[in-house]
Amino acid sequence: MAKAKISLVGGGNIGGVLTLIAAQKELGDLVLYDVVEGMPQGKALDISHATPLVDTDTRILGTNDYADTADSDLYIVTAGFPRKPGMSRDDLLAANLEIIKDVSKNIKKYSPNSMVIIVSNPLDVMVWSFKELTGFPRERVVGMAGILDSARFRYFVAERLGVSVQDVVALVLGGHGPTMVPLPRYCSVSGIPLTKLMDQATIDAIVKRVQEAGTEIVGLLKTGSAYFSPAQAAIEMAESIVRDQKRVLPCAAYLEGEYGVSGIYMGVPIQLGASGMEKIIELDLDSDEQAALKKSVEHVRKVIAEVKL
Ligand code: TXD
Repeated sequence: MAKAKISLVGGGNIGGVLTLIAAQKELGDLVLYDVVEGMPQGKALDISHATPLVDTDTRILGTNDYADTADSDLYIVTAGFPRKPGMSRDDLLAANLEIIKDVSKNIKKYSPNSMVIIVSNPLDVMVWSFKELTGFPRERVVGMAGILDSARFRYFVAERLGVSVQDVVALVLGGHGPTMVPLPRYCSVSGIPLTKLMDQATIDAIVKRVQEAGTEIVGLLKTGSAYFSPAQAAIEMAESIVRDQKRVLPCAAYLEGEYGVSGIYMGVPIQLGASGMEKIIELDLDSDEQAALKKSVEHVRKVIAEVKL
């Protein structure tokens, strides 16, 4: 089976960690692209020097030339400015929209049949813009956010209960921002409903911390946003695609009537395999959950309305 060609567009904080993990997991031949002269080449070489220490024979090319990404099977796009303290993800819209226009043009030119995972913020609008600009089918364009937000939910529950993160399952739907919708009713510890293990006040506090987790890290780092956990989350999606694992994962997907929503991207459970977004899974939501999701949809639509492609 031919090795996948995976191109990482954006070699910054997330892009560098992505490349390291993808190399360690031998997901495919890697191309790391960035506009900064020499930086992707330096990071690619540095990570290549580590491969003998983890016994992997991954080929990693760092480049400032998009042509080197030609005929990629998969792109992971982290090109874009991160937040600084006091900024919302939506504050990044104007600057990152210009970057995603450049990225869309080049990916369509060099790999028109590729699968694309968008990571850049504001996530739901960046992935929507990429799909609109390239005309790629919704199956081949997905956004990474829900896996990260759900992992944060899982971590906070495990930490509070003193249990292994391995046994905590959690789901977060909706937009990647303050209106995201963590679902305590769909959270369990080895199948035991969270509501049996934790009082409502504690659950509510964890939900709030999940919604603000990204901002908490931006406030601590002061120079940018989270990058280890976003990279790890994007790898989970990349692996499910290149190894056709058919994982069921919360990802930003383009809705065409699912959840009663059409024409936007937002976080929903999807089946992710070799042909990308293979299925959108619709959950039964109670009235509070539906109201929260509606608020999230309205927010995503409001930001999309500001976009001039
Ligand atoms: O859950 C999520 N989806 C979010 C995503 C989680 C955390 C961070 N999120 C967003 O990812 C963040 O708000 C940013 O918009 C992106 C990338 O974050 P990162 O921390 O990696 O930012 P860096 O370190 O600034 O890296 C961005 C790189 C940088 O090296 C630039 O030179 C490069 O993007 N860049 C470009 N690469 C390719 N093509 C173009 N046009 C370009 N412009 C800048």
